[in-house]
Amino acid sequence: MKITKFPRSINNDHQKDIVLSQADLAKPVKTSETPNKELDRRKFMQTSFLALATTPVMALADESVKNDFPAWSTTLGKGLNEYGQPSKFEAGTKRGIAKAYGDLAPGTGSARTPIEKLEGIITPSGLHFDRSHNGTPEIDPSKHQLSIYGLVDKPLNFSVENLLRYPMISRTYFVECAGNSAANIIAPQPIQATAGTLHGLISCSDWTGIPLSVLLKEAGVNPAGKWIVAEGADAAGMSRSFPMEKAMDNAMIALYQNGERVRPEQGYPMRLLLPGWEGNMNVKWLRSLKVTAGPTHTKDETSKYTDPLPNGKARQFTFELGVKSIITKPSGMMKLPSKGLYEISGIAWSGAGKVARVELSTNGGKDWFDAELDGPSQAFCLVRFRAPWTWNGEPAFLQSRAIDEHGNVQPTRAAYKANNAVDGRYHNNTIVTWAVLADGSVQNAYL
Ligand SMILES: Nc1nc2c(c(=O)[nH]1)N[C@H]1C(S)=C(S)[C@@H](COP(=O)(O)O)O[C@H]1N2
Ligand SMILES: [Mo]
Repeated sequence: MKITKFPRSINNDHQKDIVLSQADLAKPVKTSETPNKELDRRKFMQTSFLALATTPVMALADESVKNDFPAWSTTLGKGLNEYGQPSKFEAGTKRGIAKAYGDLAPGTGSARTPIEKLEGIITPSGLHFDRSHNGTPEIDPSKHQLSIYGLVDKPLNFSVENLLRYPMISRTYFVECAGNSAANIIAPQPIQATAGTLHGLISCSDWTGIPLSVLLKEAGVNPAGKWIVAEGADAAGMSRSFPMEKAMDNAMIALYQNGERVRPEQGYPMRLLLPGWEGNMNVKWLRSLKVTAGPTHTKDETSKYTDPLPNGKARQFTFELGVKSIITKPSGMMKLPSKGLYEISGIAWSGAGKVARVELSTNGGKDWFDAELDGPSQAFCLVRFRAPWTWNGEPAFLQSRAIDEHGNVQPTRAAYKANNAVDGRYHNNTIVTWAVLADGSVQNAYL
């Protein structure tokens, strides 16, 4: 029997002439052990609807479509509003909160991005992860200023109003905390939790602001000025130092996030962005930049974010984040309703520049095949990857492995363990494994 036309609602002309026989659809699927190489993405895009339409979940429309009009189709819609919110039916899409000191310091800790519930590469501003060491200060922009001083010809104070008059640039950059995925390397047994709970200290926004080099040139950096220490206006006085080359290369003072002014949790009225470098260095609520001769060794760059090594020493600075990827769909705590065709999808990024490739394995790293990068790969930005996958109902171990433009390859857990002390936990960019069990449940696994 040939299926030659769609029963309803498909008016994509290009799909009309797809002819798939029932025999095609009933063909034995490849096992999870051997990824289906011939089912390329283009074919997947064309066939998936038909394939899924044969399963009960995607049942075809019946006669009721003609006469069944719910109240929302027959009554006045809601009033206009000044600032839109997501549908109330999406209330479950929210950040997961972990307070480091409970209600003693309710703003200290992290609110993690539910990466498994999001698509594309942009994190909605209200879901950008928030990692704060002393909560979010409520800064009146008319009373805030940014000072540049130290080894400069001319110390400068900028009001927010002044800064808003500068020419700006927009760039899509991720921010990732150096502590992201820490529990997944330190916990002796894999913690069963969602991708967001385990790996949600990663977000990506369209940032608009002023290249830091522009402001530094105005102040006139002395030849002896080789580093800068940035300080936040929060009561944590969060401070980090970074080399002048980074400042002159691509550091940005961000004033806008996804088109609107930077959210309070992200550093309103302005934050420092050091693209690709560990989250902590992207100082929020930025109040001063002091030009210095060398690193300042602030509390935040000595007590944390250093990597203890197997030989008992520690790597002092790991500024650039490693190349990394995570499958978000399917991922931890999800359940595949039946065997059949799925799209594997996830996010990849690199602190060194662009992601060149993402490889996937469905058998725990024995065989690898290329995922498709959806859209252009941009430097210091998330890229979405996708691939079709037919689940045959047997246990599978899903992994993704990103490779960046410089040839850096996302490491295995074993490689991380060999290069770090037993209690090392920062900068964990190791390959994540999701085990799909025979009943369809998806679990966090160590391989
Ligand atoms: N002033 C200030 N800046 C800060 C922090 C802070 O607590 N205070 N947290 C840092 C840490 S640890 C990270 S990972 C990033 C997180 O940025 P986000 O909260 O916008 O995601 O901000 C960094 N900048
Ligand atoms: Mo962080």
